Amino acid sequence: MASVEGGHQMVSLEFFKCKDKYYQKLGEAWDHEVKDFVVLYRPMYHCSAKSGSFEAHLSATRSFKGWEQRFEPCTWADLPAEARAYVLHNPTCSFDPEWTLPSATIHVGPNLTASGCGTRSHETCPSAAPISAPTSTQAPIQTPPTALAALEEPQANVDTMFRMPSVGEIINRFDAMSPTASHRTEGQPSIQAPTLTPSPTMPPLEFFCADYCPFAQRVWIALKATGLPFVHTEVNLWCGALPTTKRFREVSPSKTVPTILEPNAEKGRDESVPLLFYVDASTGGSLSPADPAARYAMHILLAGPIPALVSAFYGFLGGWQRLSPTEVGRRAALNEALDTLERQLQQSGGPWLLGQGGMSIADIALFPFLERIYLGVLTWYRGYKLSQARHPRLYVWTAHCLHHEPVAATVWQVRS
Ligand SMILES: N[C@@H](CCC(=O)N[C@@H](CS)C(=O)NCC(=O)O)C(=O)O
Repeated sequence: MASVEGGHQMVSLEFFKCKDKYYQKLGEAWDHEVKDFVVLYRPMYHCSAKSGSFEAHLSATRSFKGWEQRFEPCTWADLPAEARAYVLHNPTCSFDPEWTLPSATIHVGPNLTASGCGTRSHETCPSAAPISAPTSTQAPIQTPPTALAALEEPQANVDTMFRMPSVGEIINRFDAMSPTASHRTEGQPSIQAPTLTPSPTMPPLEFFCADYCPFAQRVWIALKATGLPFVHTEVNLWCGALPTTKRFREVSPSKTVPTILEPNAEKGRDESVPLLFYVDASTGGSLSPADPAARYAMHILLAGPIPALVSAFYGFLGGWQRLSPTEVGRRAALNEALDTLERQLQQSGGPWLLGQGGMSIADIALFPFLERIYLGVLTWYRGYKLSQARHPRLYVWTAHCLHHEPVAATVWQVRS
């Protein structure tokens, strides 16, 4: 997994196999001649010249298309000893926090990048093209309904099937979600106006968090989204000698994060999903849809598909036999859990799990796990990548969440 050290981002080591030979992906680079991003990689063997094909080389570049067609991801465990001898440890790239996706690019489709060139971008939402007037050589920017309709009809061509929402679209979607929006469609789940506005004079509760914990991140997002005043206490769970850890252990019934401690209370509350409801109810219920059908759908997601994804995530990561006795089976279980959520987004029409009504408890409960998949935790340990082709709506949903302020306030760039 990526981590930040000394102003540089340590890029995860990624390995691939092609025709019984092994390769290490070093990064992704803009090619000024080709006018697109290319993959930078190195053979993990002594690579001599081949007549009519290539010179002897230590590293090479290849188009994403050629790369994805020929190279299969694999893990460190798959590498034979000869290949391991060629691994380049700790390749680094300079870290620019302005880029949402600093080390890897994403596929955004032709004519939808910021420059109008190429097919990929380092930004979750390509910044320039959707805002600047299209030139005669650029395809016109799709209006949001057309862009969303394109996602409704899966096509064989991944280029047209998947694309990230542009900044303009996201802003339009936020406008559409605003309680004052006049064009809200009847029957769509709407978000209740908060009946209790937290005031800065309310005594803050104490939120015990650990930066790596996805369950704690859920509650953190809810606190940010509702504006409930809180004091953030970062806990080192394993160092009992620290005063914060001691205090945390005294107040947390199961000694797990997240834990919320009300002012003057002796014991805290420490189960993340009930805590999401607790925070929501304390602030007027803006994270639960008022519409009974949407509320029912939210509870169904929280009872089945979201815990299933959490189990599949940890089961695949940890090689749990109870998820499936084989790696292939565990990978399939993860993909199936993601398929269920992809279908939910297809049914609701997005941008949120329950549709246009706004971020709900279901989105919050799911996001920390998708963020970790998106960041490459499973790529690092298991050679797994979220497939833009198989889960295009989940990809867009993750990007949409990343651009929502209460979520953005908790992401890894903030936590690191
Ligand atoms: N079911 C709990 C899980 C919380 C949890 O497992 N937190 C982990 C950190 S990610 C923890 O505190 N572990 C400490 C321990 O088990 O001793 C929830 O959803 O709140």
